[in-house]
Amino acid sequence: MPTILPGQTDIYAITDSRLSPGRSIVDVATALLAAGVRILQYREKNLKAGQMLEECRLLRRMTHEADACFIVNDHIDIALLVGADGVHVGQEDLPVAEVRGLVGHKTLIGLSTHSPEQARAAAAAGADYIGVGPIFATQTKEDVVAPVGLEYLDWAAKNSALPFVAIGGIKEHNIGEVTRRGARCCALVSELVGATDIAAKVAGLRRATHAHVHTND
Ligand code: 3NM
Repeated sequence: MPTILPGQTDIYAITDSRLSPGRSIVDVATALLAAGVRILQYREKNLKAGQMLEECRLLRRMTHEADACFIVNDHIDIALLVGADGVHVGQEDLPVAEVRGLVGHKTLIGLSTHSPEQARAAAAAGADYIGVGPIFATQTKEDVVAPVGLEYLDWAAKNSALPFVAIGGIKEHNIGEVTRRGARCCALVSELVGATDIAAKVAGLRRATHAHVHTND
């Protein structure tokens, strides 16, 4: 079972069925995995636990077959029930140390952070990776904090003790700037799951990412 960390792959895809209307979560996940996405996070805010469990069982099977890492947002119980590779929590969820007590050491714990102080605390608490964001303005997260802009990203690229994934408002037109500043992995919701042609979108994102990486080599 792969436990792929953000630094080991370039794109971290996050589901949101509200942003991919008319397509099932299985269709969206199939397209993402076929395009070579290696980390998939299940993040659904308005579904009942029973439906989430059913969908996570399907996605767990699909990510296994694709050799991809499967992470469940917020719902530690569901992550454990389906044998996810990781859980992702926010600043106001259960503390990382308590989550560790529940999931043990074989399951990754990701924590959303919005400042250097939170990044340092995440490392001290034993998180495996952090989210760094929101880099740009985003409509996707309801209770989102104001964008931290590129300043926190610059700090993380130089100082984060943990692997990190940049998140928030990242699109094909600005991902190059994010990777040029040192993010080796970017998480995207609306740009990916809302794309009409997910394969073309992943290819475009990769082109934009690698163009910057190569010119800086
Ligand atoms: N977490 P989009 S921003 C889920 O800053 C999430 O921690 C954030 O969605 C954070 O790619 C965000 O559509 C939403 O902007 C990202």
